[in-house]
Amino acid sequence: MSNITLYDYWRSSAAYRVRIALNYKGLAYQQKSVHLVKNGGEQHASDFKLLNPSQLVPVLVDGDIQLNQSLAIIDYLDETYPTALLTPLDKQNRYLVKALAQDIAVDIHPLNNLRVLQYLTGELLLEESCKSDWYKHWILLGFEGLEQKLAKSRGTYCVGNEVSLVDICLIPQVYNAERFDVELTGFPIIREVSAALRELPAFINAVPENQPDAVIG
Ligand SMILES: N[C@@H](CCC(=O)N[C@@H](CS)C(=O)NCC(=O)O)C(=O)O
Repeated sequence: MSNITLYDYWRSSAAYRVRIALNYKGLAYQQKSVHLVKNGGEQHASDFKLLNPSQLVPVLVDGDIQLNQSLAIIDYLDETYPTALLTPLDKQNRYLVKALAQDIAVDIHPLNNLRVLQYLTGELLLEESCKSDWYKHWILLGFEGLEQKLAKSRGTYCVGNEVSLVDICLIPQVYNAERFDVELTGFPIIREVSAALRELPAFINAVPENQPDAVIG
């Protein structure tokens, strides 16, 4: 039995990763929405800063455990709830999975985080079109390397035929790319693997538009 609360936001890709992991493991959880834009961003409110002084979602609470950082959270879930492991046990694939996941979560995602985009158009006074160019640039550059690596590692999913942490990082990043109209035709493997993953209930149920705090239209 778990008693898990996820501090979440429907459009947060880091929280989206954790939602997929929880769903994939069949763990029930309660969602508490932290609206990243309303009222200047609830991540900056004093009650949330007590949970994560870095002012970023997600945060997961499970009994006495309170954690931020999606990759650390997923590691914790894998160790604590080892059904449907997301990092393979064999050494070679284990570290391949970690490296590919970090290619996305560490090298691509942070460059396009909300606070970075807000800094570009706020403090640096860049036009919206520059922001969009920035966004596309870092995704395209990251996906070029990733596509070549996946050519060697892929099966049905990013690494062989088992869902792993890489898939969990890939889908939210592809969602972001599509949201910002990044052209993905040059990445056939990323598109094929994403199509396969998007058939799985754990991924469908984690889609931003399927969350209770989603604002559609
Ligand atoms: N490395 C962190 C990234 C967390 C993060 O960047 N969260 C974003 C949403 S995806 C956020 O809370 N942004 C709020 C802001 O930029 O003010 C993780 O993987 O959990």
